Amino acid sequence: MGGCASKDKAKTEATGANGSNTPAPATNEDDVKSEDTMVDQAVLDKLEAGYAKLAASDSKSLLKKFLTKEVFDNLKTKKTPSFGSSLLDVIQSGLENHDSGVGIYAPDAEAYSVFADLFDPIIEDYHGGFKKTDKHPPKDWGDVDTLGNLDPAGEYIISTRVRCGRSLEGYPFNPCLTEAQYKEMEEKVSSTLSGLEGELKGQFYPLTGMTKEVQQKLIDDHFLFKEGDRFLQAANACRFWPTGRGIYHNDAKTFLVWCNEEDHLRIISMQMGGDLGQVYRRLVTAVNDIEKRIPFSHDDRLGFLTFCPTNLGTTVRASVHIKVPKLAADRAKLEEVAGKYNLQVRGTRGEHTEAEGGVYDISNKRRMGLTEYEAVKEMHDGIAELIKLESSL
Ligand code: ADP
Ligand code: DAR
Repeated sequence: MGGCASKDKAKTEATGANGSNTPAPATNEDDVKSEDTMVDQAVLDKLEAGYAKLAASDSKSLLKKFLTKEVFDNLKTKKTPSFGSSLLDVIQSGLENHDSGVGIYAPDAEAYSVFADLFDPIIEDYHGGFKKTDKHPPKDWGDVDTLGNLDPAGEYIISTRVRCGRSLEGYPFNPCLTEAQYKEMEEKVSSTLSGLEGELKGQFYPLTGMTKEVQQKLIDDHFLFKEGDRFLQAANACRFWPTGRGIYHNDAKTFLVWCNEEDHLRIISMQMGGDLGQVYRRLVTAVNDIEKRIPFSHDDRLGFLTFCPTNLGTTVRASVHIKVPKLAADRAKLEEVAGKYNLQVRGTRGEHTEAEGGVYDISNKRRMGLTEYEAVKEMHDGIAELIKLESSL
């Protein structure tokens, strides 16, 4: 159920969020395709049942908040033109997981415009006011030499990480990828990254064939993505696993690239300690180098396109693993204080996890409506305030 109805015969051209794909030549396929624009009854039945359950639940998700009956009725019969993604493909994760924070994903780029009545208010709420009439600013990494070490004495910050996401032009998102596309993308990514030099030089390790021990060690050391995220599974984002999935990293594991976890690429710089400047400079160098080799999907209004709307725009998440025992004596209080600085609190193993040994992952929440530099600066300034507060208690 769900999934991209027409993925087998659809163009593999990912389209801009405004559905700007080149119209298919007039063939009898158009007749077939015109039938495909109808959402089948089984999908409608599943949508109605899921919507009723969500409406009756105590879910706090943004999906529940913004999927009003009017929006639901307006969107339930729509499908994206190129891949036939339905409203069910967009919201099934949030229908199955009422504890979602957000609850929706874009199966393909056109979903952001076809289902804009649902995506736009959720984007505005999550990114602190990015309205449907707003336009994300052009990429701007700023002056990379203006960020320093957030904790030179090493009293609070254990490690620092800055990541961004990128989608390869010409491919839809996870739920619409074919097994052949996963394999093609993995080959394209590993061969492109093999050209990196200097500090970025490393090796690609496919998940296929990786021993469970090696995989678990990389996950436990915070280098590799977790497996079996129920939110991604419910979004139909884990098909053909582990085909097409893998990780590239340099020897020091300070530069890493994830292939086909949630997004096509996650480009990551990280190291022990609080030297945000060094981590940021490494990421900027790497992204600029990779962007010369692979074209990425970018939308005029939404910025860099990603599977989840929380990652659109800059796609940047800058985080510290930090111990602030006085502030964190009460997690709700910590989240309230962090929220004042537009910061998000996650557990030690990332989102949807708890803190272990008092170690929290705290990062910028906003990724749209500001530049890459401003997003990282927002984290920098917020963390500096939290440390000031902690040391004053
Ligand atoms: P993202 O979406 O940014 O990849 P996740 O919440 O899924 O974030 O976390 C991915 C992994 O990155 C997890 O293992 C998490 O512990 C790790 N991580 C995040 N921030 C840091 C950090 N500052 N230092 C070390 N590991 C980190
Ligand atoms: N599980 C989803 C994810 C929200 C944002 N995190 C991402 N995209 N990894 C939720 O709605 O909670």
